[in-house]
Amino acid sequence: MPTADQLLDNGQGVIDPDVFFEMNTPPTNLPEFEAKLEAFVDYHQKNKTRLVFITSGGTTVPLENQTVRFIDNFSNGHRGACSAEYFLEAGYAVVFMHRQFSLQPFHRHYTHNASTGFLDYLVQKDEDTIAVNPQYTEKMKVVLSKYHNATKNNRLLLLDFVTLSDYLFKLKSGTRILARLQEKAMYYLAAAVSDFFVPSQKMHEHKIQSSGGALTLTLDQVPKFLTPLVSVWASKGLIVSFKLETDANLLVPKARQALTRYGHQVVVANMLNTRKQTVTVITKSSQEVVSLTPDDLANHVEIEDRLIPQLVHIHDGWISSDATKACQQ
Ligand code: 9Z3
Repeated sequence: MPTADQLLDNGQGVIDPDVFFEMNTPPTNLPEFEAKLEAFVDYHQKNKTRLVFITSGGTTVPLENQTVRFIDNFSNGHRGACSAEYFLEAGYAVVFMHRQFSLQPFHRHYTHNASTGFLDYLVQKDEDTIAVNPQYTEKMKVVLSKYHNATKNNRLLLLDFVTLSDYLFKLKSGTRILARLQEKAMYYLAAAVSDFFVPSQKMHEHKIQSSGGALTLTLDQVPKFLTPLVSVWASKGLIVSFKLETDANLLVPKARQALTRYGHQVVVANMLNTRKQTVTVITKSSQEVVSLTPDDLANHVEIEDRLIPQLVHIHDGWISSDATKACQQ
């Protein structure tokens, strides 16, 4: 067991990431997760394909070990699922590590839609035949062909998580497996990860009873996982983290603070209410606002259509600067 000193990394009650892994139990399906990812990474390493590891959706924070209740957040995984499609279009192989039942690439066009349910896309032709409603056929053909292209060529690996702890174990394990691709791997950390959690030793085993009266919760701060991710787990890859705020005055300063604190390459800053129209791409030496125009919006252009090519360009530079370094040695 860790000592009391190890538990607190800075006197502010935040535990060290290593301590988190010692004190929490890995998800039971971690070996299966690792086996699938190893095989996918091996395949693409041989084929020299660039790979992006996308995290997507929100993490849950259980309040009981036998979980009845948990804390969740707003994210439905639109950013991650949509980005995966544009990365595939740019020639990447995609590891899509998403919150179970959140939006998925390609499927997202037909699920989670308030006005059109899955069955609304279908018509019954005769007693034995069901077909796609002709009004949707053209668009569906395009999506289906891209989807088949990705799956046929083994370019999309879907992996999931539910809780914060699941996510963190899989993030660590996943980034370490991808590390063998060195600078050819990009880490695109779009998941909305909780900043607070209940450590398993402090958690109720059984359902919290309402007979106990009002419930007061004390949540610990989640350790800063970008520190080991940037310096150890994925040190050669291009790391793109996201910063989400609701107060516009905090957005850029907080994003810059993250870049300085962790020393990685890119922060994509976004506001909760405008995240589908505007993002700011921040690197050590640049800051660029990427926005959709009213015309773009009318034509259903997605912000990821503009964002992903920029990140691919930054990744080009990252790969070639590494090659230059290697030549100079
Ligand atoms: C993001 O900022 C994503 O863009 C969103 C996407 C979660 C806003 P949706 O899934 O939303 O399309 O509904 N992700 C990162 C959020 C986050 O937790 N960032 C941490 C922070 O802001 C840093 S890693 O402190």
